This record gives sequence, C-alpha cells and structure tokens, in this order.
Amino acid sequence: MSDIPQERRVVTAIPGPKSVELQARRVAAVAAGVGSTLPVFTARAGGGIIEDVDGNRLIDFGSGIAVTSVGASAEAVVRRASAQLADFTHTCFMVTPYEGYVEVCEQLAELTPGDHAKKSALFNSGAEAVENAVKIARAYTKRTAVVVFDHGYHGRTNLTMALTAKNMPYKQGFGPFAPEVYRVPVAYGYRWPTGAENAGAEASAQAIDEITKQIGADNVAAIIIEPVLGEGGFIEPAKGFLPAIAQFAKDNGIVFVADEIQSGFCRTGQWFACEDEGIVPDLITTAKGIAGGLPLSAVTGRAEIMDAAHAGGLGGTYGGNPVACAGALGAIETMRELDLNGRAKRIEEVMKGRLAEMRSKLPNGDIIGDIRGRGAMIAIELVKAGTKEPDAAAAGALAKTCHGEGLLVLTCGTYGNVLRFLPPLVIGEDLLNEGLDIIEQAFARL
Ligand code: PLZ
Repeated sequence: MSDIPQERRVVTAIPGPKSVELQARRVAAVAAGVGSTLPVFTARAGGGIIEDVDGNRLIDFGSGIAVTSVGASAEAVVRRASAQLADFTHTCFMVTPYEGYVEVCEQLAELTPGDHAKKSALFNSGAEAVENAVKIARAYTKRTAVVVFDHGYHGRTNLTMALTAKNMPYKQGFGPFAPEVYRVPVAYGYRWPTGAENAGAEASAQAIDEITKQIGADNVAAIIIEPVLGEGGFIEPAKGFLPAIAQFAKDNGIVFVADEIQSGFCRTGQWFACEDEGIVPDLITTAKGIAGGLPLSAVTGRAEIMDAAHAGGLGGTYGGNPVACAGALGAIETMRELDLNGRAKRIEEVMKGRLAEMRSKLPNGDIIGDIRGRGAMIAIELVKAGTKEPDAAAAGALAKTCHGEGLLVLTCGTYGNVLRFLPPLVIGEDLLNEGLDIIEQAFARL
C-alpha cells in the first residue's frame, strides 16, 4: 500500500481552492452528462483514505463504487501491474495471447460457486460483461427473451440500459431500448406490502407467474439478477426468493445469471454473494473488485454454456488487457492473504451495531427505516418520520454533511433515499469508527 497516513485531515473547505480551480477547467472541458458525487480532485489514495490536491484526507466509504476493495494502491496490484507494464502493455488476446488472461480465468473457475467444469471470457466493463452473458445465453438456448427485476441495475450501454430498472438518470432520453427484455417483481422485504416475512415466497410466485403467463418460459434465454441489488438500494432479496428463481430457471432450461459486479469478490463477506443461499449460477458476471481498480470484467460459467458461442463470436480489442489481468491476480492474492472475507464480516458487525445504536438513540430514529446489507455493503434507507415515504432530501443532506467533514459516502436507491457504505475492505477499524462518528454527528445536525 502507498504510504498515505491513515488519518482523516480537513485543512480547507471541501472542496478546497485547488479542487475548485480544477473543477472550473473540468466544467469547460468535460461533458456535462458525466457527474461526480464530490468534486474533490484526487492526488493519491490507499487503504481507507483519499487524499485530495489541497492536502485534505477523506475517509473512503465508497471504494470508487465498490471497486477498490483491496485499497486504491494495494502493494500486490501495483507490483504486478507495474511489472506487466514494463514487459508489454497490449497485444490483443485475439491476436497473440498471454498467460495472465488464462491465469485469471483459472482463478475465476476456482473461486466461483460450483465444482462443475467452468470457462470464462474477459472484457473491460461491467456492462460489457452483462451484454456478453446475454449473447452467450442466447447462443446456448437459441431463445431471445431476457428477464430482469424491479430495482435492478446492469449498466449504461443500450442493452444494459434496457435491463436497468431506473429511468433517471440512466435512461431518460436515450431510447429506443433493446427489445425482448422483461421486468418482474423482486422480494424487497422492507417495502413488500404483506411484510418482509412473506416477500420471498410471494415475490417469487409473482415473478414466476408473470414469466410463465406473459413471456412463456420456453422463450426465455436468461434470468439476470444481482444477489444483492446495488444501485437499486442494497436490497437483499428476502430469503427463499433467489433459490426459487434459480430452481425455476433450472426446471425450464433458462440460463440463470448472477450479476455479481458490485456484490462479488469478498464485498459481502463471501467470495460471491449468491453463496449465502447456496446458489450455483449458470453464469456469473464480475468486474469492479476483481482487479483493484484496473478495468477488467468477466463472464464465468458452465463450460458447455460458455462454449456455445461460435469461434470468433466473443471478444474485443482490450478485453482482458494484460495490465488489468496482472492487477486482478494481485487483487485476488491480496484477498486471500489478508482474508478480506473475514474483514468484510467484521465491518458488517461494527457498522450494523453502531447504526442500530444510532437509530435507538435518535429522538426520531424511525427516519432510519431500514438498516441492511451484508459485509462491507451496508446501507440505511431514509424515510419521513412515522411513515415509509422515501426521504431523498435527508439522504442528500446527510451525505453533504459527511462530505464537509471529510467522509466520502454515496447514495443510491430507486427513490434516491438510501445512504450506502462501501469502505475498502482493508480500512482500519479506527477509521471505520471515525466515519461512523461523523455519520452520527450528521444525524444530530439533520
Ligand atoms: N452490474 C450490478 O453495479 C455498475 C454504476 C455507476 P460498469 N454499478 C455502478 C454508474 O452510475 O454508472 C454495475 C453494477 C452491476 C453492472 C454494472 C455496470 O458496470 O463497469 O459501470 O459498466
């Protein structure tokens, strides 16, 4: 890891003067459609800290949206990627291959659930992995329909926009969208009309009924779900939901795809979140945490499904870039050596304990409608006191206060009312607690 002191330090306003200057250049040069949560320009980052160009050190509860689980300058990632950079930057795996790509695919076969024969293909972004999972499932099943879920997020490319549930900001004005995409209910326990305890059984029955009656199971190539829904609000489908959907897929020759782009690679305290209910997906999409910040994604799955696409049917110039593969091997090495699954579980214990305590101490504690998530993927859903009415303004205000104090937090959720915490798994416990202190103070000021 880089030698950045693992200490919060706020020495200017946030953003500081140098960030403000850079932001002015950015506004003039960068397209307005590309946003930033906090326009603080980064100088260096590592462990649980992001240091900005004004010398402020922010506690990182975002990990660049669940990417830098091993930290933003993990020793093994930097060492392996640097060595690869010096050897060669690119050949294109489709032109002349290299070992790192193969080694990443071997690691994916070992780490993903199930002991069947597995193969992988590598790409650059999460959206690209999801697109390719659909191509592979269609080639294998010779069917076209794709089923996705309420509150699901799968990317910003044309097909993945169609797969994504939320209109603003992801889809508005960007259509028409890819056809043959169908959305069905998910077991969102907190908001399920008959209560969380019924959500698993009722939502799966509804989803299956809609698939059967409206699409026809025989027409469905793939069912794609995030085992913990990320952008949609860190929704853990109520127990029983995922097994029921996976079983339905199996019974009907449908490829079951777990999108573990946000939830994978130790984030939830397991290598993959679907392991929580013993799910063995046919295909699994990964990205983000896989390579410690370098752009890499993958589709991994049953060898016979992965081999269904004709030779030459899958690829891309940069997919499985050698530097990104080296980074991935460094990230995976770090996850094993530091037992980051164990660390994620400890982060859950600390965070959920403190958040529950905060809720009980607050005079209007019921504005924290729900505390949920697993491992280092924890969120609180904010609502108006005494109701379940989403309170996006509260989430925004809390995030803003935290930012001003030097704690980077993110929001999410279909209603924009979820405050989410995604610290690097290597964050020190003192920083974790300091971040939680800031959240507690932010509630007091709300
Ligand atoms: N599938 C489950 O979480 C990316 C999106 C940020 P890309 N999530 C962060 C934003 O606003 O663009 C994501 C995900 C899941 C797919 C994706 C897409 O991954 O690498 O952003 O394409």
